[in-house]
Amino acid sequence: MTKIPWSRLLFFTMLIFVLALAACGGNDDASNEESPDDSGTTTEEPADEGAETEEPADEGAEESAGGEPAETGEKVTEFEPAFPEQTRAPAVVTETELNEEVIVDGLEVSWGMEEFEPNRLLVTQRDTAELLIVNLEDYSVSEPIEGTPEVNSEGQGGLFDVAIAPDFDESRMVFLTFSQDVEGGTVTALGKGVLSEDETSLEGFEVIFQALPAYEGDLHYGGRIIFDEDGNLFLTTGERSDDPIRERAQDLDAYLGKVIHITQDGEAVDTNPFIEDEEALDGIYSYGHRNIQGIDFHPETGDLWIIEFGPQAGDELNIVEPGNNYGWPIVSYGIEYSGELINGGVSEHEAQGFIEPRYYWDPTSAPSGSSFYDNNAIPEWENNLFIGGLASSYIARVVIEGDTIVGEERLLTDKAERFRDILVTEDGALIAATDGGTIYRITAAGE
Ligand SMILES: [Ca+2]
Repeated sequence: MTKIPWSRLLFFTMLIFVLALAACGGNDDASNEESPDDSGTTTEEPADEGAETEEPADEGAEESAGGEPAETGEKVTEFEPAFPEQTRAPAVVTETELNEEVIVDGLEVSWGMEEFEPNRLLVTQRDTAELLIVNLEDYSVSEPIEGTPEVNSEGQGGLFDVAIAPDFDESRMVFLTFSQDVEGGTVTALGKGVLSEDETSLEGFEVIFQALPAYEGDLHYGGRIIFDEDGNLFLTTGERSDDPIRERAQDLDAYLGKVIHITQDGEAVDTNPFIEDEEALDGIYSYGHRNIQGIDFHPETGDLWIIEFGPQAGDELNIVEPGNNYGWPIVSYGIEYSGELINGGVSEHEAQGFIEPRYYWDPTSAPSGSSFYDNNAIPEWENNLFIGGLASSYIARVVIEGDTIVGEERLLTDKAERFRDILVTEDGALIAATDGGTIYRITAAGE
């Protein structure tokens, strides 16, 4: 065996450490113009950084109710959960035999989806701002629908989410979110237009809401929308990422880092929590959020669950209630991409007067669009939450009891895809759209 001098060993160890640090620095979600929220390696690399001093990866598992967690990577922070079920839920495994199928590929970053007729989807293309119709039965893709808005597609900007009005069958009204150029920078905007009978154009598209103030930046737009049972809209925003603009997530006179509740004309819903507060914006429903990338109602409890893309680790699942403050950027279970602590490193939310996330990830899951499985085609999935993962390259299946996460599974881990949005069709297929422009369909085998 060749003898290697200690000094040389030490040198190479140091070299590897420095290289690892350099690689981590490159993952800063605010410095990478290409896809800053989620550059490819954030899940793995930061774990190397302080490995010697950090908690063993399985520490959280011992406190969990069940067995080994789905998360096997090392923690990147030293934070402990506020309650045992708040992170690293026990791994669960789908027993139903599944069939995975590619419906289409070769599209661009496919950010949002809506099933507007059985097995026919409206699909947004973030960067080209195109709205397409994808047919799940004959695998066809339409020409781009005309009349979509002009977007600012720099950085994380572009055409985001799509939703149809509850009375779409009569009104044919389609709602879109996007990043819009305005005086002073860009905003997250929401608009609507009527889908023509021949499905080739959106007619009379108009902007009904802008999440002011504008900011000269191209990160953290949020942009998910969902209708409530009264026909009003919830719109999510981001806090625009940079320090100090991100601090406006805490301000009630800014629509950054908020859940917003508005009518189909963009007016504040009159039951909103800050209507009586002269200083606050009337459309605000909840605040203290970072960059909300997923939103859906629990099919059974009716709770409104959101996914917040965290900094390095600290991605959160929250139940949104009116008037609540979710703590960003005062508290977080994550750290800066640089490795620095955020605000001195306070993780506990409740102790500081904020709402604890129901669940968080460490290391990051880089979460994006999400959907509850509100169907019984795959009975064991009923009421589970499915979340697309970007840099993590998996779809997370989260099992919820009441307001507690009791299990987690990772699906399609072999695809090396960045899963951008999830949709459950009327007939119970799970549809996943990716940044690589592929649309997958997952069903029970034999159907
Ligand atoms: Ca939080």
